[in-house]
Amino acid sequence: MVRIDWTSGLLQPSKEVHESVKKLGQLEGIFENAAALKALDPRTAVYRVQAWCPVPEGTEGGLFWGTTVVEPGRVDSEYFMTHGHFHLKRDRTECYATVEGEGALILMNETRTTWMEPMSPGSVHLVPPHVAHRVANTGSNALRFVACWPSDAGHDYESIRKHGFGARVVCVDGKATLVRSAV
Ligand code: M6P
Ligand code: ZN
Repeated sequence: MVRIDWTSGLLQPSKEVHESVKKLGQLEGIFENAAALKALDPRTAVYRVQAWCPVPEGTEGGLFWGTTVVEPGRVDSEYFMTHGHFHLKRDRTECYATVEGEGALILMNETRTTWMEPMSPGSVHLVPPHVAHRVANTGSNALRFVACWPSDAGHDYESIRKHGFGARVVCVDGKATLVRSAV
């Protein structure tokens, strides 16, 4: 058993809870404007993930639970966001629920059609099968959300690193806007 603090979404540390931090320096090639990224401190934390993995990764029939905190910020006009992934087992789904902050869940199917769902406290989202997903913080405070996914889903980062998403969420006149990526 683990415990969650619902006000922050944070899990109480335990040996089953894995914690990781993603910094700007590790997100090269993810944001569109490479020069703008280079001008920022690579040690800047973009998001932190806590993952409760009560069964070994790859176990069929199990679930993982995670909390992600995405910091506010931008690289040029593009909001701070998670790396994003397809599941290695493409038909595996996932649920997200927003605890605090404002954001966008960016979804892309295998034909690269990309859309977004606004995230705000209390919003619950389903990532359908065969759909890549990433989250951008479109607000000015931390964005906190919880997630639940099958323990045999796996993460395929490679295809996102290579091809990205079909669209990006950028700030246009102060508003989060989905803009189709240059091909
Ligand atoms: C959510 C879940 C995790 C994921 C994390 C960060 O908590 O979807 O599986 O690891 O977000 O996203 P990414 O793996 O794309 O960096
Ligand atoms: Zn996932």
